[in-house]
Amino acid sequence: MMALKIWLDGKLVDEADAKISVFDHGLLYGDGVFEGIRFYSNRVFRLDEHIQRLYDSAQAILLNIELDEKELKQAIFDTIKANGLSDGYIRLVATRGTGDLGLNPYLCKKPSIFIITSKISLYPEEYYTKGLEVVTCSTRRPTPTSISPQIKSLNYLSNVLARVESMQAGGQEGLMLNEQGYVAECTGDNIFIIKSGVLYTPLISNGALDGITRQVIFELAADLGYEVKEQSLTRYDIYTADECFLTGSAAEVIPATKLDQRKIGTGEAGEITKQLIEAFHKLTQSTGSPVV
Ligand code: PXG
Repeated sequence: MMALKIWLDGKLVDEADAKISVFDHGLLYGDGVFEGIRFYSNRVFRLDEHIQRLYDSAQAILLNIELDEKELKQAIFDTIKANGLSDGYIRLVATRGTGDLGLNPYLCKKPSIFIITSKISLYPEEYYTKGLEVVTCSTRRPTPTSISPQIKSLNYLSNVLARVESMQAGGQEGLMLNEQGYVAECTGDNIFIIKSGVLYTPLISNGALDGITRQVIFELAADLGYEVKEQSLTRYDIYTADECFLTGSAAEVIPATKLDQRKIGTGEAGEITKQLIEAFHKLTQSTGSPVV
């Protein structure tokens, strides 16, 4: 791929020059927040929601993003245009900035913001039709008494280690439970099951990220006439579901056809899942903030 142009603290720079200090607390402590966003046919999907979640994450960790919403959006559009892409993925990151070797964030001079726009394909195309194999991980979602699972922070070590576990066990995604043993979500995606025509997904209070694609599914399911219930789920509920799928900005909507070697339903992508995938694609192709 051609070298990318990266937006870094107000400037578009070559990929090779897009550098962050080794004293940045984003690197030293995972002290920062981020968003992963997609754009389709020159329109950024659910941009307002992603920007709002970034500000909310930043607010929760006392990080002041110095750009306002309008400036942030323009920076994203400028980065997309500089890279000549019509479809792709945006990684928007705000770090605490350069400080000293102590934890004290008040010594960090200024947050750094950077934006990467690139192509992404998380899973080979075949998995969107045949479905993913999911494995339950022993690594739990952090409890809200340590870090709120709603903060999309740069602390993704538990997710990374859970993903390692799932791959070592021969799966493509890892199911993460909360401290109580209830299903929270997967390592980078929310989870839904379908039983007798009703959709179920864990509550945010079960340790799920308030996923933007998850919200989109609520809307699409309502449009298609399906009920969605947010409730505590156990692995048993997934083992015995008719259908299961995962949602995320990167993964989009993808069937999950096995959990811990149990076939879910027929073991193939379910009919309602396929309807939702189609409706999702239509929506991504027909809505979004135009890149200007
Ligand atoms: N849960 C977690 C923990 C996430 O990080 C989602 C759910 C889905 O949320 P959205 O708003 O995107 O529908 C995410 C976000 C990756 C990757 O490379 C995925 C995410 C974040 C960072 C990297 O798979 N998904």
